[in-house]
Amino acid sequence: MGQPEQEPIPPSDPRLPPGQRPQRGWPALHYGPVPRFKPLAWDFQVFGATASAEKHSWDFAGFNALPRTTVRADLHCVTKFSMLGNDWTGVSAAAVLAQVPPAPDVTHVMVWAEYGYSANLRLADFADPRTVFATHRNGEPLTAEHGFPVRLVVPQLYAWKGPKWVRAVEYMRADRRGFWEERGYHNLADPWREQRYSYQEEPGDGPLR
Ligand SMILES: Nc1nc2c(c(=O)[nH]1)N[C@H]1C(S)=C(S)[C@@H](COP(=O)(O)O)O[C@H]1N2
Ligand SMILES: [Mo]
Repeated sequence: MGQPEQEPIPPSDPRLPPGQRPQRGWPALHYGPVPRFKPLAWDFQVFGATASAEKHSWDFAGFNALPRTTVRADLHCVTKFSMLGNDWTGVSAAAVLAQVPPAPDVTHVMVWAEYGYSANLRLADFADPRTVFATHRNGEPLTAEHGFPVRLVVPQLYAWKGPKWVRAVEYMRADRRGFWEERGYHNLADPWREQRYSYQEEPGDGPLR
């Protein structure tokens, strides 16, 4: 269940990208079931083209011991609702990149979640200081349906680019489509440009389908 908004948000709020409307409360939206968190089996892996060529992994305690940050950001679902002004607390993607440097020729990452959900990102979007692996929203731990123990938030892109229940990051030397990007959604997903569907892609926006 979401908390009610403090004040109604007018449809003219400048934080709303074109075609989006403000959402009351916090709906949960995802494909497939909500995974059960198994603390002993849980890990967070970084694999693929790391600088060391080695895979890195944190257990739950190790991940939670990484430096933490809070980012105030909006969440824009491609189905046209936006949740404005969330405080997301967790580990910045930049901190993950600092802990496990990518090889110099890495251009993209794939973020992997439970049950094989994935989202591809340009390295620049992933490295953005506002991109955060969130464990909390507005000071409260995430609930299971919202991605406990950790979800990615990429404020400048549509929310499908932020997997809930994240388990791994893959460093890539070429772009590859993630779960929704393979199923008709735009490879880049900038809400300010309304990059919703793959038929809107221009040459160079993504790998061939
Ligand atoms: N693992 C996983 N993460 C996901 C999804 C999903 O289906 N599976 N859906 C995405 C979409 S489309 C949206 S809008 C947001 C919704 O986040 P919420 O349920 O916390 O509102 O989660 C994103 N992350
Ligand atoms: Mo969404």
